Amino acid sequence: MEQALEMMLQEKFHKGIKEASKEEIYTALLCVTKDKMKGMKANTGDRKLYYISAEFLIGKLLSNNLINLGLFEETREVLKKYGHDITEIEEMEPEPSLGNGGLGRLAACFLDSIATLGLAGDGVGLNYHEGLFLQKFADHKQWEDKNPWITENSWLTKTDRHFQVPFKDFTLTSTMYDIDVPGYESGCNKLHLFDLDTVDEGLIHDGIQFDKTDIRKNLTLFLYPDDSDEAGHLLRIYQQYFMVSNAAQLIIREAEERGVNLYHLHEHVCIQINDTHPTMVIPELIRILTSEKGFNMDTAVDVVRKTCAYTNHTILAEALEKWPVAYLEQVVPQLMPIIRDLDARVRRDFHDERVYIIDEQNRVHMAHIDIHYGYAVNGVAALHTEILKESELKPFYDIYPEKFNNKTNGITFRRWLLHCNHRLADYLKELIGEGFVKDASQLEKLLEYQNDEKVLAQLKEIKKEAKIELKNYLKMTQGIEIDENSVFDIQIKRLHEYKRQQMNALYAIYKYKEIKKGNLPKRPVTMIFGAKAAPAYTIAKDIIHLILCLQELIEKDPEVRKYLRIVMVENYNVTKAEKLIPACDISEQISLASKEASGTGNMKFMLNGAVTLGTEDGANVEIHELVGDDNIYIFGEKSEKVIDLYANASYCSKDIYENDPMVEELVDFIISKDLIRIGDPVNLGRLYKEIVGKDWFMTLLDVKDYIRTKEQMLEDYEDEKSWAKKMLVNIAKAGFFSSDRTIAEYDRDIWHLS
Ligand code: RUG
Repeated sequence: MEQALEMMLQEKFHKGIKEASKEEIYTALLCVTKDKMKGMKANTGDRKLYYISAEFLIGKLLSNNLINLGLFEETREVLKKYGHDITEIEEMEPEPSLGNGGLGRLAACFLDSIATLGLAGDGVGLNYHEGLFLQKFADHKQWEDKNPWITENSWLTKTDRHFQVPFKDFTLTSTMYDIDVPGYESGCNKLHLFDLDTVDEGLIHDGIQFDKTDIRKNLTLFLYPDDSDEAGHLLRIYQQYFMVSNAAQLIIREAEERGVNLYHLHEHVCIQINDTHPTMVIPELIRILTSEKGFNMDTAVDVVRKTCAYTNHTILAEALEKWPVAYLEQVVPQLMPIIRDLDARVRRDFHDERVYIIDEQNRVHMAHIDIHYGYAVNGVAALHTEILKESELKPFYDIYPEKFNNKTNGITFRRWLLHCNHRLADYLKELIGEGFVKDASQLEKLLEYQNDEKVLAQLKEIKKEAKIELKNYLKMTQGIEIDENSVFDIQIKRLHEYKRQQMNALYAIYKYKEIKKGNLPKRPVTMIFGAKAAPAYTIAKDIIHLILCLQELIEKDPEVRKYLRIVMVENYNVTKAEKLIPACDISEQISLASKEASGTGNMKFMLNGAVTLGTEDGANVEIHELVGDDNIYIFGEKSEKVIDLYANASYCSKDIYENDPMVEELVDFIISKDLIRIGDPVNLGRLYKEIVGKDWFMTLLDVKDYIRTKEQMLEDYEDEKSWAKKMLVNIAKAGFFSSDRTIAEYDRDIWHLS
């Protein structure tokens, strides 16, 4: 590495390692690493997977790639020798802005594991120039700005693959960019990102506003452009079709290049449809096979059905896409005869309107296409899959029980332990050997040390160091100084009412009031939030406003500030998660039971020795089963009860509010003089009304149990040894959540690549 880096720096900047700037070293390292990846062997196989996803939240790549190439330690040492710190060099890398939340991060973890397991599988998506958006706080509110991340030297490599993508009024020529995905001590795969050469960032004004109708210039500007109007809906359809038409053409081209007889495509190719965004790949493949490859409709449907599999990530109705036929006619009229034909086949075979593709309101249910015309449907955690089978998708499960299966999500330990928590990873290697890096189940060896005081003390020490690092980072980035001796209570995830950041805010109000009354906590608590709200999601933005107002209230109150702090991290992203997760004591996983399909933050936190405070939802259920009652704090109503409440429409937040003085007091504080003085009465008033009058995600149902459980947790934290043991058990039991295990299951049950 030393020689390669030295040569690259000389070639690019005429400088040696010692005198080069951090930025120059980063650029040179990027080029050296790219060169090394070029020399890697590609994962190959007779069958190839294409994982199509609207999002790939890959995070910064330098350290991860170096780890997977086995070059990280050496590089760190070389840099150290010349007086550079690798973590400072990492800071130079802009984080690719290609994802939003768990769905996108999962896709990134999967790519890492697919490559690591030596499977031939590429990702396919779009190359968003400005990504999601950059979150800024001003006036205690979220503001959105563009988030350019593509620089002259980046991990993207422009290829000479181009496809023609036909829309109603014009045809666009795509360009394919590739990012190498090296496996850990394994071969390499690719992430293919499609783009248009005509996209123009100059279109953007006033934050993230742009002309939504100028498709040639705006198509790949943003991930999830605002779809609160018709132009926004149409733009999303343009994006989705652009993604899948390119994917379909690439898949067919590569199959032909491999000499595959397209009538046997399903024997050599499998396509994973990640959520409904890539669903149009099904009619698009059928269109290409019938119009260009001589297939009749029956055969095309048969081959495509045997090629595609679908992952469901949510039961939230608003996330299950339904496109009006009229919109599809405007953008991709060539697909409509095929979609109508697919619907007619369903109507012929099943006399149940709940499973039709086109409904009475003339909307196309994308998930229905996936389920009828794919060969596998999976949920992402055991509970979620059960809910799909028993209620959300029951009519489909009754028809196709054999298609349904569960694949509990996972996370790559390369990023979420080896990279983000070097100290813990090194200590684990010292204690139980390096085997866990390739075989995560070996983490269980740690259980032998659960009563070893020296080990427990060392785990606490490692946590403390991570807390100090986070403290320094927050000081540097947001000018906020927190106390490493306080309990770090962290909720970081997309902002959504079902995730119930508002319930956590009500806890903050409770604690504030207690401190004011003189009920002082034994140890200060630092409540940390990180979340972006979709730009058009009004209530989510109101919740951010409430949290920022509470942060300000407490900062300005010296009496309370000694015991309670709130920090809302600005522009929460993968890079920030990597700093927050190792430092966490209490992992907040407090969604309304049944609503969080899985969650993956919960897994990252436990792997890094945090203890979960959670509902019986998503993968929390499996965490609970693995660590046992003593090592997790569970509260709130269970999913059966919640599903019942919805079914009978029998939840009424107003009843709880009016009949419980404690709840009333907490909710009233949202519109108290204290907060209105700081914040905006419109936002706070609207949120107050929403919670009292609707509370669709049942905050008030669980808030008291939540407060009680969190208080218990804070008390238990004081028993240092027993808390450290909980940390140890959580780390030891995290092996199940390695995405290597998840991918091995996808391969065994769905893909059959190996
Ligand atoms: O909300 C879910 C998470 O529970 C899950 O862990 C993650 C990965 O499976 O996907 C998230 N998700 C769901 N992101 N977008 C959606 C809806 O389309």
